[in-house]
Amino acid sequence: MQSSSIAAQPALTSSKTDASFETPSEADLKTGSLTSAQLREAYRHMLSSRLIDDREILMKRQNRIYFQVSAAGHEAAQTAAGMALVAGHDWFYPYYRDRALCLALGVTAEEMFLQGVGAARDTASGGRQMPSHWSDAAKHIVTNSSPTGTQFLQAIGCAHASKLLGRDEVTLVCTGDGATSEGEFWESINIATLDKLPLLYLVEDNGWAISVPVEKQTPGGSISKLLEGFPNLLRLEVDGCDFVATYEAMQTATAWVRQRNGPAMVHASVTRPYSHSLSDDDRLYKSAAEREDENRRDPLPRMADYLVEQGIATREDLDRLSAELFAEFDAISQRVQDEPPPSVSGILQHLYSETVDPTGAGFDTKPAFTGDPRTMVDEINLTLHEEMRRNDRVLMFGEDVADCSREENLPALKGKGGVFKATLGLQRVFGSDRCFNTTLAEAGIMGRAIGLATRGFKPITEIQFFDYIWPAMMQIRDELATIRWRSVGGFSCPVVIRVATGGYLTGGAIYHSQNGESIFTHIPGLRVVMPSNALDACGLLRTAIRADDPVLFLEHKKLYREPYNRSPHPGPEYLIPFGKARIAKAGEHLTMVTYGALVQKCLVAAQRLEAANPGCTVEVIDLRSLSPYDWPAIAESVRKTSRVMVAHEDTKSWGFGAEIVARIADELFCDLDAPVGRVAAMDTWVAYHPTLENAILPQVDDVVREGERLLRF
Ligand SMILES: Cc1ncc(C[n+]2csc(CCOP(=O)(O)OP(=O)(O)O)c2C)c(N)n1
Ligand SMILES: [Mg+2]
Repeated sequence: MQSSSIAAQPALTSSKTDASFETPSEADLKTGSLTSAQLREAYRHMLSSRLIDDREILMKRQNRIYFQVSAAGHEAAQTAAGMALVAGHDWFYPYYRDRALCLALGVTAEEMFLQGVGAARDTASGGRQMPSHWSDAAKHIVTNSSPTGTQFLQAIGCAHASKLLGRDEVTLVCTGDGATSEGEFWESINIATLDKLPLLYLVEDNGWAISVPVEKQTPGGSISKLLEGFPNLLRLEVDGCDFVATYEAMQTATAWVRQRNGPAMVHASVTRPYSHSLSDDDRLYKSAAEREDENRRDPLPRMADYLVEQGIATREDLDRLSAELFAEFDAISQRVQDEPPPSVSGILQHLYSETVDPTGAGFDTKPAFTGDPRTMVDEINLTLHEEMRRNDRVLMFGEDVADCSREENLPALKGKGGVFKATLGLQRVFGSDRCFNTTLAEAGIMGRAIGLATRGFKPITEIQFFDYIWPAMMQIRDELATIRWRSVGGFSCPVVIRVATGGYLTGGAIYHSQNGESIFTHIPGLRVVMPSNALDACGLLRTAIRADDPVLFLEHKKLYREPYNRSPHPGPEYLIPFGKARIAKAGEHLTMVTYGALVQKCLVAAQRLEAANPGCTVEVIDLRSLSPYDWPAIAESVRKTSRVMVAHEDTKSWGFGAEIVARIADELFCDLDAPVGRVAAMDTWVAYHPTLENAILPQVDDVVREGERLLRF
């Protein structure tokens, strides 16, 4: 142990156990070092953490809980972090091992045991997440998930929010050594150092990622050494089994970040004496010597020895504390056995916003048209301007979306404003804080948006091409869509993801023509909409922005500037509810259910079918909204026509149409006079040569052929 004059240091003024968690004044923020009382408090957190782990392990062996992962060996580093920062003021993105951190931030033992049994009263997740997946909005502990690495980019967004709000908060993001190999870690280091964000990394380096040792994970074996070339980054290496040393490192790093010098990293070497989790047995891959060495370094007995050596506590004091805590946790663990489980009827609660319903009448307004007809991309641009003017928390960012990153040159230039010009002028009008170019990294765009949304901003992101959305997929599926549900409403992130999608471009080829909406409609918690014309683009985008759920807003590139789908501007209050289809053309004998670029093709096909089949009329339904979709409109039409097909641009098998067709077969079987048809792309990629592109993507002829088959059946 280092530091000989701890007791002489000024006492800290803010208490970790203060239940109010009001924003402290400047004077309350921790700047000093440790008192005897605080050292005893630190030991209490460390010992509590270990004893709760031991108790949970017992409960798991008795099948009274269903999962266990411990903080054993990490307690000193975590407690130091928890005591150096301020719950309810600073922000926390913990790792799944961070029990001692959370105890130091004020999470109670009872709350932890409630997680273990998955009780209804579990405030972190209501029995939805494994234990040690922390969440406490009042303490600013942001709900954490299981994917290793997603926390980094959300923490970027959170730190960015503090910067935009001009607050001196520090965002702490915790990780193991293994997770620093994830691409998202490197994206975050890039952004944090580039933007000098107030972000503090705590690397709890136990030398192992399950069974993989650090030298097989990190070149040279030290992540902090590897980061030497990054500017503005303070790096501190410390023995994380030494509480006092780690606390001092955390204090130094916190001050660096709070004073806005840039991000910092505390690289704490710790141990992992209890295997990875109860599902793992480290004797299979760790030598006896390695395990003995870990035991020698154990932070808990080390801290006890230190307290005794320094005259801060006696052995008897520590034994008494241990007995007290043991009895306390024994009692709580017994008590939680009788806790009612979560109710099955509440399973869907918090999947979407409980307060704002974008399918409701409040989102159904009449247009007040003005001006000449405008293209779809112009309507998107105008709607973005109007909504950014209306709400200063709306931000727009992505690749190339700003007019000119070098602001000083902006007055003399026309500006870029997106590769399709959808965001032109937003930076010029609203400033570079509100419309800006990000690094070329899609996970970074999404993670940052999630973090900003968690802090109350309304981020609109642009993914330049649907074909390149995949690096963001982990953030979209495992984070964006899950955060409200997994935290039982504790957190939400209502981000709008604008994506340029679709083909028919002549030369778009594989990587500028992709669709894939069914991959996203398959994600619970995410809304998916796709306008086919300028008017719907305006109304649906405004609803997306004013809604309280994450929305994927699919903008078809081919439709951006089509003359046939233009509209005069319907006004700054025009809204279209989600889940409400538009009858693009009424008819009596065949229903076409479609959306996006196929709407116009179906309308043309309908004319041809009607001309060839006198007396027959075709109904074309433009779904507009894919999740939720307008089942009543489909059902009503099919009951009338008894013949139906689904037409979309994406590939056929396992596509969006398959779901609609299956539901028609299930619920409307008795209303049908013909098989349910499908028109879609071939099950392959869109090719470059126009002849191939035309053959691969569905054309008017394909719709007509399928229509004839159904009409003649
Ligand atoms: C993206 C992702 N890949 C794999 C896993 C499975 N997994 C869980 S923990 C872990 C090792 C993490 O090691 P490290 O970051 O060093 O943390 P430690 O458990 O050692 O504290 C792995 C591979 C996961 N949860 N997420
Ligand atoms: Mg590790």
